[in-house]
Amino acid sequence: MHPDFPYQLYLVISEESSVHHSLLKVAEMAIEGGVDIIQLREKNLNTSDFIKKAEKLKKLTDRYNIPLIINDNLEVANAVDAFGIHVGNSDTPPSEIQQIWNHNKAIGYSIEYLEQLETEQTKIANHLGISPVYSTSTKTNTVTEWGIEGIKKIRNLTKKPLVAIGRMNASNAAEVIKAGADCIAVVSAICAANDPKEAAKEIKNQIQNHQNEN
Ligand code: TZP
Ligand code: MG
Repeated sequence: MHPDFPYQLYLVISEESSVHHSLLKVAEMAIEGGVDIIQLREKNLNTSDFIKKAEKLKKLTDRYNIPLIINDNLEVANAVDAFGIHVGNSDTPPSEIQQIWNHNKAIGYSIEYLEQLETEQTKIANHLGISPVYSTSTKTNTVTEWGIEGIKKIRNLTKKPLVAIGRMNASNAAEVIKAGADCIAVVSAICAANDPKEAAKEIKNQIQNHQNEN
């Protein structure tokens, strides 16, 4: 676990990805299974509907004392007083967010190619996404499939908290943690599971059993 980002299992959720239960039910079951941070990532909602959804989720995450991150929409993040925001390389850059948002807020930034690590944006970000570790049908407009070697490369170049995302599940969580990731972010393996609680528990166990092997 990274001291600056004390979370191991990160759920990235949307209405669309919540297959067998409502978004709120998936989130609650996942928290009960061990998810310790949640991102709301809604790509097809207008800001007003995004805020309404975020408000409902924030009530739940507050009840469990779980930080809520909003994907790429500062207005929504502000409206619900989110813990942080997550942006990719083609979104509002961290430098811009930092100028207009409370400095105590977390800024997550996706690393899509190696050269980004030398940029001001990466310096400003609090934690970095390794995006994607493995290509995934959940997000198809990606640049680099990092794989295990990519995680090791990034780990050697930065001390920032690293969040691995992209086809993460209970079968590959251990190798990703051993390669140097601090946290694992998951969409489908939890949101599309019949039992999101059990799914989260299995991944969390893998992380905890291997976190000292990196
Ligand atoms: N960013 C990089 S991969 C990804 C995001 C949001 C989607 C990961 O989804 P899944 O279903 O866990 O592979
Ligand atoms: Mg984005």
